Amino acid sequence: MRINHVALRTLDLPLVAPFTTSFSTQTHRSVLVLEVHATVDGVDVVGWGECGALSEPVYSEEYLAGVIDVTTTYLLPMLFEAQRRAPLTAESVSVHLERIVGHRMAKAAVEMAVLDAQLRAAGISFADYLGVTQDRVPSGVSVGIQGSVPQLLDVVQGYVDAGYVRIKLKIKPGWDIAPVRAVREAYPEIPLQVDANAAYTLVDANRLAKLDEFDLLLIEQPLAEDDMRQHAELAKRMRTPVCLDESVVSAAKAADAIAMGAAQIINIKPSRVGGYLEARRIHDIASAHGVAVWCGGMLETGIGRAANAALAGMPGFTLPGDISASDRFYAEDITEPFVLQDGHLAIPRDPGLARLPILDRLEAATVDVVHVDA
Ligand code: OSB
Ligand code: MG
Repeated sequence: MRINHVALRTLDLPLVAPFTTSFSTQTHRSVLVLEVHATVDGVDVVGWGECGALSEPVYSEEYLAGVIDVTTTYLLPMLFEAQRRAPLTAESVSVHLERIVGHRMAKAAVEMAVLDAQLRAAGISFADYLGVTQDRVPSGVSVGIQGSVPQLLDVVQGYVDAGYVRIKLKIKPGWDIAPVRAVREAYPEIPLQVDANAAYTLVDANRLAKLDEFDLLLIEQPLAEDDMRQHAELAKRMRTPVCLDESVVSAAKAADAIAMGAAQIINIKPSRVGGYLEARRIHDIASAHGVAVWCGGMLETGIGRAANAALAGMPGFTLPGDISASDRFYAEDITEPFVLQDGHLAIPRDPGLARLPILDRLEAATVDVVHVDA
């Protein structure tokens, strides 16, 4: 393929309710969508990518304005240079961008849009590209920190009524044992897990071990991103399986985490690890070691949600992902919405990453566009 033009669109989407984690409260999702206009074998095609970066560097070091800068200053010019020598493929994008350190969410969005264009031109769905045979994935929901325990129970009740098959509670120091106990008492059987987004230190090990009595599927990223060794230490001091999110930024880090005993389970977010192809490599490594994985989320629009649903159809994704229905976050998505059917989402089989933005909704949500010509 040859890229002719790229539009980087910043969208602003209101959330149906504020989403509070240990690191921030979001009331809107500011999200970057990439539109890659390319030519494949003489045919014009548009590929779409979505960036997981938040507007501020509070989940990871990347943030929206930084992603736009590195993409326009470095990543796209490097691809334009590369395509003067040989046609681009999705599989070669990460190799061309290797010289740039980090910036994985930016790289992931670029690779994603190129992959979408490539698959659309070939008439192949992402699910078929991955060899996924199942037709649906179980849907879990990530529940933000609430103002009070009764409020939390209300919110969880709503998700249980909607049919979500697994509940994840965001926790932080001061919002952990009591809310988890209340939810477990209200739903003795529901698959339940917690996510601390790096809010604790190993000094809190005894407190975190109190969560063991609630029969949780896992505790996600209790300690800082860099504290791989300390996660291994914590894992010895509690029964609840430790799952890593922020710490696993590549297949190499996944291999380290498994070897060190720092992760009994891995959350795979394609954006965090530099793209869907690296995400697949992590799936393969984890599966080879008998380590379960599940697909995390970054409040995706329908574009990223469709791709996540296909990825989560791979056989090693044995736990429900944070792949909720579109209305978990958005009253109106920019694509046809994903809806819950019996607690599951259907894996789309249309060509490419399988969901196209509805153009007038995309325009209405767009607050800024940067155009780059090859
Ligand atoms: O840690 O999994 C996380 C959202 C933003 C940043 C980090 C995380 C999350 C979520 C929401 O938990 C997952 C979703 O998109 O449903
Ligand atoms: Mg997480």
